[in-house]
Amino acid sequence: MGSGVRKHSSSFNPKMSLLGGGSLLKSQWRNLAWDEKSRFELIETIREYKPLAQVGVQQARLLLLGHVNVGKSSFFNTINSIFRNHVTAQAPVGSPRDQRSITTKMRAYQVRNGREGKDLNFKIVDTMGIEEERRKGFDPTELPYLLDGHVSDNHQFDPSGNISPEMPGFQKLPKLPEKIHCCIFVIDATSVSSLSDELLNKLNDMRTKITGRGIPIIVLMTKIDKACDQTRGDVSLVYKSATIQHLIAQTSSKIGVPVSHVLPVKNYTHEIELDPWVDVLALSALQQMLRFTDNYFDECLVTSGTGYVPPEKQSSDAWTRKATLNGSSAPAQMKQAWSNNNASTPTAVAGRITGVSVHNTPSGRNGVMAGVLGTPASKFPEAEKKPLLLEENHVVELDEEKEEKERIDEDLVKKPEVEEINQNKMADFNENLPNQIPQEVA
Ligand SMILES: Nc1nc2c(ncn2[C@@H]2O[C@H](COP(=O)(O)OP(=O)(O)OP(=O)(O)O)[C@@H](O)[C@H]2O)c(=O)[nH]1
Ligand SMILES: [Mg+2]
Repeated sequence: MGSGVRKHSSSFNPKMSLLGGGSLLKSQWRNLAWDEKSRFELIETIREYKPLAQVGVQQARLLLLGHVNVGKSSFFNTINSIFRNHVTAQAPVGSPRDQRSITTKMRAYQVRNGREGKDLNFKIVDTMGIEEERRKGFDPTELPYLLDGHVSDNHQFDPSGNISPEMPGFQKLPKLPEKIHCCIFVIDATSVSSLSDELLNKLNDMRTKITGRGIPIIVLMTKIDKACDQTRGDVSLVYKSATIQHLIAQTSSKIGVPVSHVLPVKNYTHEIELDPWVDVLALSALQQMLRFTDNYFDECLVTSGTGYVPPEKQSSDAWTRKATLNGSSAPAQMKQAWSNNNASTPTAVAGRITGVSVHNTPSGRNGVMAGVLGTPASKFPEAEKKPLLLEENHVVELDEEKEEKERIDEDLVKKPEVEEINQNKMADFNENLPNQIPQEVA
């Protein structure tokens, strides 16, 4: 262990449970090994982490979201400290008197393996804190821009909302590497029981936007040392503390995620030396985030189907001509993007046409769309006006006859959500495709 790490004379000491009062369970309810070996293995696993090669993403992007002052920036500092092997404070943190967010810019922080070591294959993206009041703190309505990778590093947040496609640095056609691959809701353990309805509503709205894109959510419960005397004395008691167990259950039900998605941590705050048990807890949370991220990447590969196209070929003309319309159901993320028909981008890996969906457009008309994954719905504003066949870089309007042929069943018309048309309709539609879209991948 490096010089900056405080030594613990042994692994977990059961006698500790008799000290300090409070209620301690007989055994841990989550399995976590509190020893040097465990710390070392976690560091090694995270050091070696790499997204699956087929996904075409070099670095996972983990987005920190949450109320003001909950410890978002401190979590990055904690992880950074562990890999620097001494306590660092790269991200500005603090508790301002006016309770306004210290962080006002979006920062995609890089963690390196030591001061001059290689970049690890993930970035921790820090954001401004959310506030209950409207037009204060991070504006959750801007979240889709962040999720979909439109916003560049160092973006200055504006509580009244300032992100638009006209803004300098706006990424018009972000691909999977620039998007967010896992979201972390950061919650302060000491305020779980007093979370306001306004804040919960904002978190709930954000959750819908995140899960609609298939992006996983983890809840990071910080400040466990302030919420439980036992844990303050010894972080390794976290999964024996009845108080923390209760707070995790409460967080899970308030935020609406499974208990297994709620991970407690204690960030570095006043310390000048690393503590191995603080490290073990933070590293195990980070490991879980990277596992969830991998699940998301797996899902991207599944939804892109067998026609996976390596990133260097994505959106190239040659590749577009090889697109296949295979009638499989459109991925959920694509449906979501279409159903919103907003500026969001379908979250998918490849640019393959994967399906045809019946879509109830915002203008109330039904459209039949062939979607090219990776192409933002915002590129096709005409989609609001009439049924369209979408191709990668241009729009082919269906003529009246075809439009009639593709008329949707009444009951589908009435449903607000996206519905797939059945295989027969699919076959009809295939027959009427313009010649420039081949039926098979060459
Ligand atoms: N005791 C304790 N204090 C913490 C912990 N995490 C963060 N803090 C303290 O909480 C305060 C806020 O931390 P930040 O990391 O700045 O919180 P933030 O969520 O980034 O806040 P904004 O950027 O202002 O929205 C600081 O004083 C930290 O030292 C923790 O786990 N335990
Ligand atoms: Mg901050």
